[in-house]
Amino acid sequence: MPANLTPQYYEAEKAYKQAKTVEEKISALQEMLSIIPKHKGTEKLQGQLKKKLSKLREEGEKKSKSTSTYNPYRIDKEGAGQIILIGLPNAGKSSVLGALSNAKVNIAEFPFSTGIPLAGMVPHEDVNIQVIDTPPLVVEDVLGEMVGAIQRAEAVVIVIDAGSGEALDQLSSTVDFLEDKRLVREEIPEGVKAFRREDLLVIANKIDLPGAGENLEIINELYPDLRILPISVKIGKGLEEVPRIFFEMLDVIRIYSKIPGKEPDMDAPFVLRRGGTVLEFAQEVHKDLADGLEKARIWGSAKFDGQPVPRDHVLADRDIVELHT
Ligand SMILES: Nc1nc2c(ncn2[C@@H]2O[C@H](COP(=O)(O)OP(=O)(O)OP(=O)(O)O)[C@@H](O)[C@H]2O)c(=O)[nH]1
Ligand SMILES: [Mg+2]
Repeated sequence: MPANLTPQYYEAEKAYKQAKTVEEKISALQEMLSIIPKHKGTEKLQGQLKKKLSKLREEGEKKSKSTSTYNPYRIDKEGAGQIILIGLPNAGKSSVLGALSNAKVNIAEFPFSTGIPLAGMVPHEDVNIQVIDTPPLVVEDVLGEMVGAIQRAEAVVIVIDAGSGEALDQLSSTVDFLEDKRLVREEIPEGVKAFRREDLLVIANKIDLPGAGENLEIINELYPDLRILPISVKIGKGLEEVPRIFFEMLDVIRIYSKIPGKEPDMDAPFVLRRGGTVLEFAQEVHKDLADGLEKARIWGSAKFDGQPVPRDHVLADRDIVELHT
């Protein structure tokens, strides 16, 4: 029986063959499995892929347990979500993180001043967003670890130097790199972690420099589907909007817990993906609570304060939830 594999499958297979790290291989294999046509003719192939995948997962686990393979690109997530700043040398990535957080970034007039990724916490209202500054991209030779770091992040921000004669090149080569590595694509099969162009943010830094306005006009015209935010770290322009935009990119909601008979805890919200339910909230708070959950009462998005809602009720940003077991 013919396998009738699709062009998308062959694309994923190509990505698998080109993958350098275990992580990249796992991700490509997962994709092959998710898009392979499911019928008798591909059963054997599916079995082979699954075997390969479980072997790679074992290998990956062994690796992550041994300390000798410390990977500075693997930064534990903290706060409301993780955003990664990427871009060509000297664009101002470290300056952006330095202006938004207390991170001790390395800023210099010369390129390649950042050697390894560094995370900082950017405050937005009552949450902190983890933002990672990365070493500059050399698009024809990007480390597999860097690809992995981009894939793990919840959102990707491209930083360009809008004042440079190469501003457009900086953007197009970064977008091309993301698309080449299939980190950005038009359609994302289920179970595959990737971004769409609309999910990206381009920070066009250094708009204080002459020529930046003209460069931006060209960029906006050539990339109508990208969200471009003009800023200048140097003169502090446009920066105040950035934390809110980062928060929106994370696509999360904040939920405050309330114990029956007490005032809600408004200091430290729980963070859930947008679309999260009462049950998912309970799981975040404590597994036991989720197991015994019967119903909840909510304040905020409900029709009236303290409205009883079922376990599968979808919550909204800033809801206060009282769980009843
Ligand atoms: N004129 C101007 N210069 C800026 C601005 N932001 C950053 N710079 C300067 O640009 C240079 C590079 O800044 P960095 O933040 O180190 O750039 P980077 O992208 O982290 O550089 P690499 O780590 O080498 O990739 C420094 O001299 C900064 O002072 C800005 O808004 N306007
Ligand atoms: Mg830097």
